Amino acid sequence: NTQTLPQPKSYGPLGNLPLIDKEKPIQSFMKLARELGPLYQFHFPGRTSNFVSSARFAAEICDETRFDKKLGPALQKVRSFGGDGLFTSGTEEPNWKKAHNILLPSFSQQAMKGYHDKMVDLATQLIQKWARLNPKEEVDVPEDMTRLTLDTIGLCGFNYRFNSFYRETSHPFVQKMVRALDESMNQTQRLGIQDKLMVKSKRQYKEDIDYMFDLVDELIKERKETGDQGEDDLLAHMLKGKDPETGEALGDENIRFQIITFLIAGHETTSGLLSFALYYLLKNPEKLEKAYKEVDEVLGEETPTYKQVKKLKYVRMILNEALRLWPTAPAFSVYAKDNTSLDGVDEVEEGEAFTLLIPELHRDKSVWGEDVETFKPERFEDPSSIPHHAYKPFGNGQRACIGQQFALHEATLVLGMVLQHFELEDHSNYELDVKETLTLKPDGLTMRVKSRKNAD
Ligand code: MNH
Repeated sequence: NTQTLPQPKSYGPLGNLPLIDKEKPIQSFMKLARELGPLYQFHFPGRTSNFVSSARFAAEICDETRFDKKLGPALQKVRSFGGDGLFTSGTEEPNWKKAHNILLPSFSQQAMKGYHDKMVDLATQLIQKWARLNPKEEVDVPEDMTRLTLDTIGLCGFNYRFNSFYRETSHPFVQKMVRALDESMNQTQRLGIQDKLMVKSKRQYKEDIDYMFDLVDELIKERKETGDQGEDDLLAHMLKGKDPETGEALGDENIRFQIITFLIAGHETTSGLLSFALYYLLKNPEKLEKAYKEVDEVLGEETPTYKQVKKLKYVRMILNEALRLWPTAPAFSVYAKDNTSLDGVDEVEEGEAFTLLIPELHRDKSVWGEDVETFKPERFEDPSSIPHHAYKPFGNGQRACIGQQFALHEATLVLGMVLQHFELEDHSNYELDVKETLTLKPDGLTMRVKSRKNAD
């Protein structure tokens, strides 16, 4: 059974927890996977999970007939403000399937045509900001990418402009959301008694959540009062949409949770992806040249159309490869629906939890080859060559990311436009430092940009 799996050193009632760097838990679990192998057991105080990091075991726990999404402690906490929204609801909760059915068409490839012009609006704000920098001024990459992706989901989601490019610091909503997410993560790492003593943090937590609820509830109320003005955004789809299975619509409270969910799920992940992609281009001049060539051929000097974005194949491959090395949502968990077994593990008990460590899965040499650490977008040239169950940046099955097309369309457009306009300079010889929140990002990545038009 799973108790016979490799386990790290134990520290009495704390279990294996002292081995984890609180600032970098995922990177700690990755290190343990290299020491202990592709399936190991880890004891937190009061609970146990099994960490998976090979394609062989990923294939098993991605079998939806035997395993289903588990809301681990982190997601349980995020539920304080994500409620029974898509990301933080159990598959068995009625609102999961209902919202899934109602929202799927809003995230289809077809639907991206409707968001394209709004995405171009925000991408243009980014390009114009960078074009106006003085030669020695540097770009804070993750910060500007977060401005961009937050504003994009705000505009496409509910026709709200955060106007992040017109602010020195982030919008109050973001400050509160980030602080609430941070507190959620911290709460999961505190022991019971420690947590009870954090009175001030808890009061702040409640204030932050109330602020988010108020802002979003106000948006819903306003939209209902002004009525349908022909908006074609997620909010309009949620207010109008009916579940084809039951004919029911979403309730107001659930719509609030979905909006907060899209803001959380939809902006940090995509901004991290764009930041890692730029990091890898700064460090791989040959790949950068290849990308320039494609962008010049496909886009020329025009503002990209929907169709042109679809033609940016190499840019898309760069994003896929960035997501292989640093999948910005780095883990997800499942539980066994019944007693079952795995290849090499005879007994798995009903309810047992497994966490897929996606960055390690993406470094499984038996499927990706020996050069797993090399940034090589060409791996994604032929999609059918991608090994089955070895690439999971957007999760699995029916609980996979609903925003995948949205994120990839936005990121391809933005990276395409950045390459269309700028030469990139790694002026500080940046050394990668991966920062962990709920998501991953290259901490402190800066670069200089120079207009390509002035270059010739
Ligand atoms: Mn997203 C679920 C990764 C962008 C909305 N997302 C997931 C999961 C992963 C993921 C992994 C599965 C989590 C789990 O099993 O517990 N998501 C990403 C990445 C990006 C991303 C790497 C960008 C890059 N996600 C987006 C965007 C949106 C979004 C953009 C919305 C606009 N994601 C979701 C929602 C879910 C989800 C909603 C939950 C879907 C469900 O369970 O029905």
